[in-house]
Amino acid sequence: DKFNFTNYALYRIVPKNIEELTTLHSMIHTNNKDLDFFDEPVNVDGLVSVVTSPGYRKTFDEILKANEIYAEVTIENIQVVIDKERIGKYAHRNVRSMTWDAYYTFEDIYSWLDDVAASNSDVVSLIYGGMSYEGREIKGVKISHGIGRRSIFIEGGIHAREWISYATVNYIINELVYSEDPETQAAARDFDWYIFPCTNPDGYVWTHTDFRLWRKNRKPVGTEFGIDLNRNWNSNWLLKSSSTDPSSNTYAGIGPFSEIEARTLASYIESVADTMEMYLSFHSSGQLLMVPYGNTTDPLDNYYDTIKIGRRAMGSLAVRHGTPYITGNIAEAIYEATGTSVDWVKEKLRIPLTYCYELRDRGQYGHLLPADQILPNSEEVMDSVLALIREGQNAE
Ligand code: VAL
Repeated sequence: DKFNFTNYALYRIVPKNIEELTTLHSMIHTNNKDLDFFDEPVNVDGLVSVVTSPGYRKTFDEILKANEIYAEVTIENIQVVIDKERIGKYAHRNVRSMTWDAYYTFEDIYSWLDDVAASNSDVVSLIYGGMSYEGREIKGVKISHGIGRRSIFIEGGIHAREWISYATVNYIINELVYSEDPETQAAARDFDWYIFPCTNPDGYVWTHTDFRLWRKNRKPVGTEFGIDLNRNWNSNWLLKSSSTDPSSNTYAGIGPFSEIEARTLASYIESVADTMEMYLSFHSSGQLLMVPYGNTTDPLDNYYDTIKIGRRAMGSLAVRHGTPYITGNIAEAIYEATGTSVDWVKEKLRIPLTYCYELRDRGQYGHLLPADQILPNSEEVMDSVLALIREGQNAE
């Protein structure tokens, strides 16, 4: 049965000082069924989105009041927003029935990938990046117009509830295959593209069938479920913003690559890493473009180059709809976090242009971004991906 979020409220808080931050942070593991932080509150002036249960709301309000923490309730009853979420219905063998004003289920996304590959078999092939705990494939597409090309890798949907990630990555596939824009066509032709919209299949299915705000995979751990697949990679594993508590949203697992999704995907990425020039990972939310690393704010590797390229690309992103994005490394832009896919890709595979997006918005809806924002969000992101390619080449 689907979990009902009636009278669960979404709060938007920007902690003004260390005391406020500490208060919020101390609540993160106390009762995560009643208080679901969309992201860990670890930065003064950083955005904190948190969902409270109806039963806990009064207590939460009292704690905020006692500590003089200003909070804005952006959604009084998130079930109302969830009920309005548009879920499209994909009509098999009609690739045009996937539209950009609705979210799609796991089954529909995979059918669409099948059909895009089948109807463009000269350039699009299905690829398998690994397996999930419940036995689903991590399916994607390779777009290639010939041999000898450098490549770009795109990973979407590693966090199940971040639905805009899946939709954005599908949009990028669609543009690369069907766009008539010359620059998009050139990007499609000039690179081999490895694209996986759904790298956490079990979690994504669960968000549709049972619990809309599920983040992790679905492996049982004692009486709890799920490992955070973006804390499970073998790069500074368990060092920062990672939990050893299986009930936590950032539970990192019993060891690096304990999870089949992260482990199989990593070996697939490694197998195609030779030609790889750029790696993009898509999350929500917060409107950020991040580069590795998450364990330190030190400007490591080609930090200055990637930040410059990234800032210019975010300039291009803002042209279309005026959406502001902030660029920085993970630790400075959002918070210290380790065991993430992008840190592993950068540290172990040395992919020069490795970026992680936090897509729209800035706390209004968070992971419940309404479907009418899929298109503008995806358009501006596509603009920025082309700009990353352009600026990356200029920098060489
Ligand atoms: N928000 C993402 C995460 O928590 C970042 C840190 C990559 O995994």
